[in-house]
Amino acid sequence: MNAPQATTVLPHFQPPYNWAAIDDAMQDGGGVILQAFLSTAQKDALNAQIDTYLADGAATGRPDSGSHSYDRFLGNRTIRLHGLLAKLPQTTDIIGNSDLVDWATRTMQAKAGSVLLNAGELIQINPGEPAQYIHRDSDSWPVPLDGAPFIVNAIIALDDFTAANGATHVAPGSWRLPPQEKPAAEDFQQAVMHSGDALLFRGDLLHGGGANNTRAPRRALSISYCAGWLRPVENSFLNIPRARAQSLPPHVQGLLGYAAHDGSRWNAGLVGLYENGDPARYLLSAEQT
Ligand SMILES: O=C(O)CCC(=O)C(=O)O
Repeated sequence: MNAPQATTVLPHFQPPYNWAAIDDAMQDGGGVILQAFLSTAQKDALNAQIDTYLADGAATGRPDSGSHSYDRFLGNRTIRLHGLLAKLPQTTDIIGNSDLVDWATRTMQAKAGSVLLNAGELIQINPGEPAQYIHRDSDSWPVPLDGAPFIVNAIIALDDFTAANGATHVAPGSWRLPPQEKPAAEDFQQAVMHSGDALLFRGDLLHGGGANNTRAPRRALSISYCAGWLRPVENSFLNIPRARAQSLPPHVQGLLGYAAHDGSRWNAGLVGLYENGDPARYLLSAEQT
């Protein structure tokens, strides 16, 4: 890997997005901000659906990993929801957004022929939450880094992200650093965004949720995609009931794992098979097997 580069400001893009320039930025700093990724109507409708869902239970989405330190990482004052396609149907168009999926596929093309949803997560950092520790999303797996990402993430702001309410800290260029090296504090910047904007970054970029020192929550969706042969953090087979999976568009079903990964380009095999064949057939069959 190359030597780390001096900090650059995260590039901002306005619609219509210049995806070639965004791809270049992924190979440079490793993160970008897409302004107005969601329309006001999309964002308002989604926030209303989330409000309704969360109104049902105060304990909903609290960390429950069984590990004190992992719960601290998840945030004891942070609400996290998985299984969004079942809980919040309006996320379907976002998780399956072809621009996002194509970006993920291109960014990981050196490693994978297709991608999976790694996790679709609501992250609502509530007041008083301290800053999350700095990490790489790729830390979830014991896979050495070699400069070609196998996971990417899109953090979509559903509230304005400010320095005070927990805007994500990112260190542009840090994907080049060897695992044991950490950037200096001044190499980090916060992804200050308007609600509806999205922070896109490669999963080997160092980042972390900020502290929420305000009196209001900071809400976001984190939609991460991983190489199609990797075991995702979120178990979508368990989180999305079969009937709901059957109702989804085929390309979203594929993101959940109802598609095989063909590794022949890397002299590898097919993985994710159902009865030695295409896993999409499982959803087509009428009976639960
Ligand atoms: O919510 C954020 O700003 C970042 C969260 C994050 O990086 C994580 O939970 O892994």
